[in-house]
Amino acid sequence: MENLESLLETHHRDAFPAQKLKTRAEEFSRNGYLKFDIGELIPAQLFDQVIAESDQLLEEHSIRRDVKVASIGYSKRFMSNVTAQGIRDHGTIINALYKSPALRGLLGSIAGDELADCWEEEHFLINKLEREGDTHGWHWGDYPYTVIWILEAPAIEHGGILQCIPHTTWDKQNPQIDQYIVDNPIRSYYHVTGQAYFLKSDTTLHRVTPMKGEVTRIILNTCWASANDKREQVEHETMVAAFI
Ligand SMILES: O=C(O)CCC(=O)C(=O)O
Ligand SMILES: [Fe+2]
Repeated sequence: MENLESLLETHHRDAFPAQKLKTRAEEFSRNGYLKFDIGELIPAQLFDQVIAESDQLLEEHSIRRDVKVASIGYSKRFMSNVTAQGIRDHGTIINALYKSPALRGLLGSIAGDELADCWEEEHFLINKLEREGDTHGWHWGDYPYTVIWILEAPAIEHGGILQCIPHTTWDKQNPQIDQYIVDNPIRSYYHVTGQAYFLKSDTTLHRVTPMKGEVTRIILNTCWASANDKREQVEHETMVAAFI
């Protein structure tokens, strides 16, 4: 997708001048979170294509989940989703964005790191919260870099709010989530359709608050490893328990 590359390179040059990039990098490092406004991370038209592709994938390939993940304090995963395999086999634009050197380059400048492919089952995932009480409970990611693309968001009073505790670590034998919640301030972020956010997902404890009412919230999760991660093996049991 040569077109996509030149489109994104030009877009990023205009949308992220050097001084802004520096400020945003500091913000990301401070909060473990950075919000991109509509049309900022990628052109709005391209975002619309991601929404259209995801809607189609959800219609044809989604699976309902209602699980509690024991290894992470029985944190809930109540939602429908399309797996990485489903997206890889039946999508185009999402695959191209995931692989885009321009997008990785921009995120890398914000993170002060080099982004690389993660385990293929975690490249991307579409999640749809669609029922009263649906939620993505407290967790950390297996990998450091996640972009969440907000494909459809309900009004703020319907829940689906992101909550974060940055600069925390996931001890898989003893996650102590409630202790972290009690000991730390929790930052809450609301997003509208078309926004996206960049999360330092391995060291930011986060969740999505339960949905209130019969409303829908859809996101695309794209996830990258660090090219500087020298671990030979990364454990994926939460992902496997919830989504595969
Ligand atoms: O829906 C969100 O905003 C966050 C989703 C999330 O944490 C994840 O997919 O790992
Ligand atoms: Fe997450």
